[in-house]
Amino acid sequence: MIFLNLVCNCMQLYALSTNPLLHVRGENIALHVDRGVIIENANTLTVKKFIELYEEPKIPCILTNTANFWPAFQKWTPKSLYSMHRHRKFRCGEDDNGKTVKVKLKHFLRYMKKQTDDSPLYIFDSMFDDSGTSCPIKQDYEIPKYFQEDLLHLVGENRRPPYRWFLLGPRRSGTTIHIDPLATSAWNTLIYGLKKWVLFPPDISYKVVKAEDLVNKDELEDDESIDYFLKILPRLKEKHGLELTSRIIEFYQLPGETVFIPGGWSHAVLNVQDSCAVTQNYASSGNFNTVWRAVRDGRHGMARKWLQALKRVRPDLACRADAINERDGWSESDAKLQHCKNKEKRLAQVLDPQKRHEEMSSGSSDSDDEEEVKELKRKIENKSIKRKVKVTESSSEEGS
Ligand SMILES: O=C(O)CCC(=O)C(=O)O
Ligand SMILES: [Fe+2]
Repeated sequence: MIFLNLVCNCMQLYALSTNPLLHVRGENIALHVDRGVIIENANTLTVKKFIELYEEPKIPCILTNTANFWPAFQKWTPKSLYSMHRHRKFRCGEDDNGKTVKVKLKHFLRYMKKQTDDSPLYIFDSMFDDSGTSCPIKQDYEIPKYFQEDLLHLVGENRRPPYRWFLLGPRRSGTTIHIDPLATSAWNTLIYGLKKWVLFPPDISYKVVKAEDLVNKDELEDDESIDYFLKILPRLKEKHGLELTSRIIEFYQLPGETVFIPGGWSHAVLNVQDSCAVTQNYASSGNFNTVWRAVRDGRHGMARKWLQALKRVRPDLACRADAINERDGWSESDAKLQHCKNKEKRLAQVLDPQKRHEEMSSGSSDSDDEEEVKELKRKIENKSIKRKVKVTESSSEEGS
């Protein structure tokens, strides 16, 4: 009898621990089960240990108990979001001219409930409204203790690229394969739902994992997360075999868990269930060297400002930047020349009458609710809304 009980208990425990849906928020009963990724508990992992074990060696992990007391768990349910923010507009993509498309939350929540799209729309909002005043939802969470150092704030809130996003999407929506901009690392905490992740280490080239050659355009396959997970990834695994599959990190993220994505790792995410999350990108002492190189090479105006500020408040890092430049044979004057060339190119684009016309005619409309829904529907049907991801959002250099 005792033996039978023991067997039953073990079987129950096994069923509980292997079922990702049977997770109690904040208390990870699956802690000791292989989830395909390292899981660390923020109650016992110190910041120093996190930097040593994960941030500096660039190893992804899941962190539990980082968000137990966030108001977001109460305030970001579909019901509360509807009652508190239904009239607020959120970004859910961009049109063919690259212009941001926004939708009122009440319409998006309705869309989420009813949609049967193959690749649905996804709110990916950097938490600022048009007038630049910040959205109240950013008070509903706290930056976990591991990610408090935020060196890019030194370039100024207006000049720095977008760095925090509120994410809300129905099942089958997601983020296709990409590398986060400027070599920044990121954290991503799931409030509700279920996300599937795949991550590839930085030494596997982006071209290989993007696998354009494996996309079957004749079958209308697309550059979307759902196609990536269901079609491209299996083909990629088959093509490269164990050499690649042994290096891939693949797992489910459960509510209350924070995923750490080190800079340079290619990754894709699929919302397996309707999901709501928050994510931020950051630069810290731990990833400074790679972020500095990326900023220096891609955002010259911002790099100059950043270095000036670092000299004032973080002279140790300013010295590190100078040493890196010297080691790479990088000079400010060469960069300036390149920057001028880029600027000329952009100016030529702006002066092009065709481009200017497109720019003006794509201004955001102040349509009433019905018009907005109709327009949204039309765009969805035409499939002309493209997901706006971090990569494109911050890829353009600002004038300086
Ligand atoms: O959860 C998501 O869809 C977004 C994940 C991501 O990779 C990103 O925001 O860069
Ligand atoms: Fe990302």
